[in-house]
Amino acid sequence: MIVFRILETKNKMKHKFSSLLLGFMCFSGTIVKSQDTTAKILKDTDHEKMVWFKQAKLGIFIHWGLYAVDGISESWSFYNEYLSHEDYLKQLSGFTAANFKPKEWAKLIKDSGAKYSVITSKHHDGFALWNTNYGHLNAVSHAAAKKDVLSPLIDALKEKELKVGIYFSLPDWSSDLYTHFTTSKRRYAIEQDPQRWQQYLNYMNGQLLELKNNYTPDLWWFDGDWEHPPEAWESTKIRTSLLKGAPNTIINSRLTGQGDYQTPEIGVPVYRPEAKYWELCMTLNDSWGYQQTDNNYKTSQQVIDIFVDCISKGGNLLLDIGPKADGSIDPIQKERLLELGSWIRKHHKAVYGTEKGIPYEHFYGPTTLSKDKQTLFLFVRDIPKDGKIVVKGISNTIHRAYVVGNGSILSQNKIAKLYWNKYPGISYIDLPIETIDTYYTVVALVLDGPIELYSELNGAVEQN
Ligand code: JFZ
Repeated sequence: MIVFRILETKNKMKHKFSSLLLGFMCFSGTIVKSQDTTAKILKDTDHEKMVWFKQAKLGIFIHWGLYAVDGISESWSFYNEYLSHEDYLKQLSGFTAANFKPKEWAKLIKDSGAKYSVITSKHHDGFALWNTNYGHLNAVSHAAAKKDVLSPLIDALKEKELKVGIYFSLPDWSSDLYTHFTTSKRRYAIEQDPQRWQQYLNYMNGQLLELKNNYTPDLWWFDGDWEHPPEAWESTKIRTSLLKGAPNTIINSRLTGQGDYQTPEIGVPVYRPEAKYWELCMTLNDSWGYQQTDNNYKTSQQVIDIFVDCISKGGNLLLDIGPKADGSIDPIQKERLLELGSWIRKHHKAVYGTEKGIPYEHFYGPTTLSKDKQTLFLFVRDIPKDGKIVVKGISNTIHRAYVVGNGSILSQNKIAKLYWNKYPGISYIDLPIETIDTYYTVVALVLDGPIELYSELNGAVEQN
């Protein structure tokens, strides 16, 4: 619920922006695409740095902060005035990190099959997890933890050879230097006090440089850019400064106009996103941070449904966990990650490094392709009632069909193939019940060359 409410607020803002944009477009006569497509799409020369990201498929998002203490929504609970800022900050005394075991977190993340992790170094509430020299609110000086919890986690992730992403909120609703405080209270407007805004930017950029120098992250996951236009954030400058000496660092699309990949909002894309690189961020229940009252957890089947949907459309899933204030992780969250991990391990060939699949017209379900496009992976969610799956309009010869992670060779037969024309016929592949996986059974079709999809309309049969 909370996620949806937040998104609603943000969408309202977005609509405001869009109508402004529309007004401007009509006035100036320019044709501009939607807000998302105006985001900087990678230059051709930059593709090399995106390779690990494109191959990774799964990342684990971590929302850890004060909000885990009372189990309320991250930052938004005070912003939306469900409780006072003062009461929100009382959570500082409950943020103990007493059972925080960074190596166990990193192991769990590795075991989930993820290749990277993104951690909230600072959410909109301004609470920093590291020992920052800037600002007024961090885990070392202000919380019961009295220690830097970001550094040991990043060390543990690196030890496990996981790529490191840092989530950073551009807004800091607790800072006196920042414009917004709560939904009904603004401290000032930038035009009224540009100097104060400049002080905020100095503070924010100071923290960004600390993070860059301390951790050399592989990826920056910005958030909250909707509160000000890119010129106010000086987004171009931020990108330049973060990439200086670290040109291969990836930046998400939440630094308006400066992103390397798109972060679709609200839900699993129904249609394949246009962007070459994208990542869907998703909660396990309906909350980003830990909320003991939110038990609307997705089942393992549903988590894997979403994951398969993302990879078949050529994207990544950034799946979120919300650790508790003492640093322990809820058993349900652990279980979901491990279940996903063991399914991925069995089917790793059909997952990592693959390309988006083929249109649904050819197969009733999601698919991926090997990098050389010579193996087509079919993801079978259910149990076929006649023990057969159907593939249509593939011009290649299928040299072999087998079950991924099991090795069983499958028999196939073809119907409606006319030897005198190119129409490839319809292939039926036997999938014995013994080979059915708990979540998705994956069938590999080894082709005689890169896949060729047949899309011509068949005319009259010319010969009989
Ligand atoms: C933001 C935050 O406001 C929220 O609290 C949470 O941290 C979430 C991950 O990020 O809201 C967003 C931002 C971006 C997307 C979705 C929710 N997105 O790109 O899909």
